Amino acid sequence: MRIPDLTDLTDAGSRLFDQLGDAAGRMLEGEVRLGVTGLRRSGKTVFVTALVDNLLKAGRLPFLDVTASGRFQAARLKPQPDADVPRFDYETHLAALTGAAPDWPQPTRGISQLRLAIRFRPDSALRRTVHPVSTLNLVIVDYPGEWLLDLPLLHLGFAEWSRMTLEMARHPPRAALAAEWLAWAMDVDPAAPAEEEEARRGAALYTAYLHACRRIEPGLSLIQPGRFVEPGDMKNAPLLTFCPLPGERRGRHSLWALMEERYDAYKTSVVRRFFTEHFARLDRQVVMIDVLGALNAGPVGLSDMKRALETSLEPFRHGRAGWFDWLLGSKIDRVLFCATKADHIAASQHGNLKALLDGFVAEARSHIRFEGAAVETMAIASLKCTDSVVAEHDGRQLRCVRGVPVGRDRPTVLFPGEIPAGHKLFPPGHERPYNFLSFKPPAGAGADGRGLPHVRLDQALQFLLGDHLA
Ligand SMILES: Nc1nc2c(ncn2[C@@H]2O[C@H](COP(=O)(O)OP(=O)(O)O)[C@@H](O)[C@H]2O)c(=O)[nH]1
Ligand SMILES: [Mg+2]
Repeated sequence: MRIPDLTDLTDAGSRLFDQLGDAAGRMLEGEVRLGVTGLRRSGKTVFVTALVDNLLKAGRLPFLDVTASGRFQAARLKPQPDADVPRFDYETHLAALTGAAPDWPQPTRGISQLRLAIRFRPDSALRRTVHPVSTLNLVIVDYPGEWLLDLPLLHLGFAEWSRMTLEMARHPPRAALAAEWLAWAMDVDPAAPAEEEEARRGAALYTAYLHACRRIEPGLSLIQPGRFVEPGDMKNAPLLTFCPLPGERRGRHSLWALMEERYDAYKTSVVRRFFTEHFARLDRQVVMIDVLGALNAGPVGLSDMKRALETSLEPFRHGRAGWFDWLLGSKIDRVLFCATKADHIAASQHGNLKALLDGFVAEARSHIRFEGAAVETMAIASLKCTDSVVAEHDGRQLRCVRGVPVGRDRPTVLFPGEIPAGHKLFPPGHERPYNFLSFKPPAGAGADGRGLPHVRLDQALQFLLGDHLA
């Protein structure tokens, strides 16, 4: 969505920026499209806002080589690359985080984009003699992780997808949420002549089940098809009126045939379109994961998150063996998985948080053959809301965090708990041992003009863009 006056300013700024660059007449332009994804509330909006803010201000980026080595010249917002994709509303999100009463940005849905030009001096003396100044055009694409989870559907037929989905729905905690839809599915005759009414009823029950999966505490991660809960611009579209059915393929004009037809149409018009228009054009991808939130959710929530992670890794298979490559061609060569909101725990725990995420990714990776894509993991906080402090309790030194928890007004020192180094995350008899609290954005964040404070955002940037800024 465009804010006319701000955009005008931005445009004027970029024109000047371009003119200066062109005047030098020695510009070398490159473009990188960075995908930012993650499930709802995983931290995408805050990540993009903090990243852009720190780049525009050449701020707190000691571990980004181009700024650390003094080669960075300037970054500017540029007009949108694609006219039909909404603009990432950087200004509004930043204003929320840095206002008089700092607050988290409003939740966002669907896809959005922002383009930034970064001017810098190349690293190598040889390249500098040819191009004293280079420009990297960075296109950031923020899209729901729920849509990424849809990509593996491209190689699943309706029967197979139905089987998997029904199987999953029969186990707790899903079984209770799926009860009404399951009852419908067991009762309906897939061979009966297709009735629109019946199809709509099945789809409505199935959609209600998916919404319930997200609503419950602990929330579940693996939800397909993604547009049933994150429809983007497809709200109420007839394309979304299908659901899995038990059994095998049935004859023409049966309910089964109708559902299969719609499932296939969904794959073609929604999933494949998203793949070709957006995913296949990405060069780099960062996936945000609220690992601490999943730990709060207990063993069931955590294993559901692991499964979703595994599913979301599939599209990153590369090289000749990867069916995605063969099918449509994705060119992502670096994937970063971030455990977000690391400021909820003491800095001494960040190593264990990263190790935990490493474990999940390694497990998932062993099922998937990666070729060509470099994969990295990090524990980050896009906006650092706490400080790590040591407090004494009953003669014991506890590593705590100090910040303003949501729902309170004053800074509080809290012992958030620890993440065990091994894999004994849930000792028997302790189903929900974790309770990592949420914090308010800190007052006066970035008021010094140096960009929002963060944890390892610069290291994330170095991995994602460092080679393009060399
Ligand atoms: N403490 C802390 N909380 C965060 C951070 N990033 C996100 N959050 C919390 O997570 C919520 C969701 O973040 P958001 O970026 O809107 O998620 P999105 O739905 O993936 O775009 C925010 O409202 C904050 O409560 C962070 O770096 N530190
Ligand atoms: Mg968002």
